[in-house]
Amino acid sequence: MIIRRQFAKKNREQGVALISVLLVFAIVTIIASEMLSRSYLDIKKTAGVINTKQAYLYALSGEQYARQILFRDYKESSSKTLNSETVRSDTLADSWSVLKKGFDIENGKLLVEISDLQGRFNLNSLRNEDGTTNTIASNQFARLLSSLKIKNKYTPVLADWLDKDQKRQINGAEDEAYRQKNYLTANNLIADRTELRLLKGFKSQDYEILKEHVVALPKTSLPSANSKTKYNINTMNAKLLIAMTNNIKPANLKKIKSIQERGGYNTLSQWLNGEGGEYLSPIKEQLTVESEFFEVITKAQFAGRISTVRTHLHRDAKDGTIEVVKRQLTIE
Ligand SMILES: [Ca+2]
Ligand SMILES: [Ca+2]
Repeated sequence: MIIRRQFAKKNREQGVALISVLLVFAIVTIIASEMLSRSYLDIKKTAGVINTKQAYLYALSGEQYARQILFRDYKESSSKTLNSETVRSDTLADSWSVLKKGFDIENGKLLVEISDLQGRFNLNSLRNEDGTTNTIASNQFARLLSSLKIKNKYTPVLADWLDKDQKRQINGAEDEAYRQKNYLTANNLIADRTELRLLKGFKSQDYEILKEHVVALPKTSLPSANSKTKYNINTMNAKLLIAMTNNIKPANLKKIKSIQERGGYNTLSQWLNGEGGEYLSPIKEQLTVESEFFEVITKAQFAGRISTVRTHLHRDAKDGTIEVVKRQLTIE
C-alpha cells in the first residue's frame, strides 16, 4: 500500500512538473512570437519610411532632370534668329513640352512632365498693383468660368479675396463671410491656386474642372498691374483663348490650335498678322511667345511607394537661370 501511494504521489509530481514545463514553454513561445511579430512590424515600418524617402529623392531627381531640359531649351532657343535678331520662343513642339516621359528605375518608375504656366489664366491678374480690382481680368475670369461651364459666379468672391479693401463687391465676400471659419481674406496676391478652395461657396467639383486652367503667378499680365508676366500664345489652350479674346470663332480657334501643334511662331507679330490675328490684336499687350514660368510634375514609384512632387520653376529670360518658386509634395 505504502509503495503504491508513493508511486501515485511520484506520478502526480511528475504530472505537475510536466504541466509547469508546458506552461513555461507556452509562455516563452507566446513572448517569442510577440517579439518576432513586433520586430517584423518595426522592420516593415522602417522599410516603409526608407522607401518613401527614396521615392521622394527619385522625384526630386526628376525635377533636376526637368531643370536641365529647360536650361538646354533656353540655350538652343537663344540661337534662333529672324532678320539677324535673336527670337526666343517657347512652343508645344519644344523638347520640354513633348517630354512626358517615363523612366524605369530600380524597383520602380519615374514620370516627368513639364508644362508652361503662362498658358494658364493667372488668378493674380484680378488685382491691380494699387490693390484695386482689375476689371479686364475679372471679365476674362468670368468668361473662363462660363467657357468651362462652371455656373457658380466666383468672380466677385475672388476679386474681394484679392483686393486690398474690406468693402464687399456685389455678390462678393470679405472678412465677415469667413470669420466663423477662423480665417480671413488674403487681401493680397495669392500664393497658390489651392487658395480657391477657401473662397466662400467654392465647390470642390468646380475646383477639379478649373484647376488645370489657372495658376497663381507672382506677376500679372495687365499693364495697370505688372506687365512682366504675359500669356504665351504658343501654348494657351482653347478655353483660355475664348476667355481672353471674347467671341472668337470656332474656325479661328481650330486654326490657332493647329499652328500651336506645329510649333507656333517665333514672334508675336507673326501671330497678329496671321489668321485669327484680329482677335489677338486687342489683347496683344497681354501676349508673348516666350515663357519664364514652368510647372514640373514628377511621379516616382519605388518599392510600392509613390511620391508626387509639383514644382514651379522660374527661368530668367535674360540668362536662363532657373530657380524654384515653390514645391509641393502631394497632388491636390
Ligand atoms: Ca478684400
Ligand atoms: Ca472688396
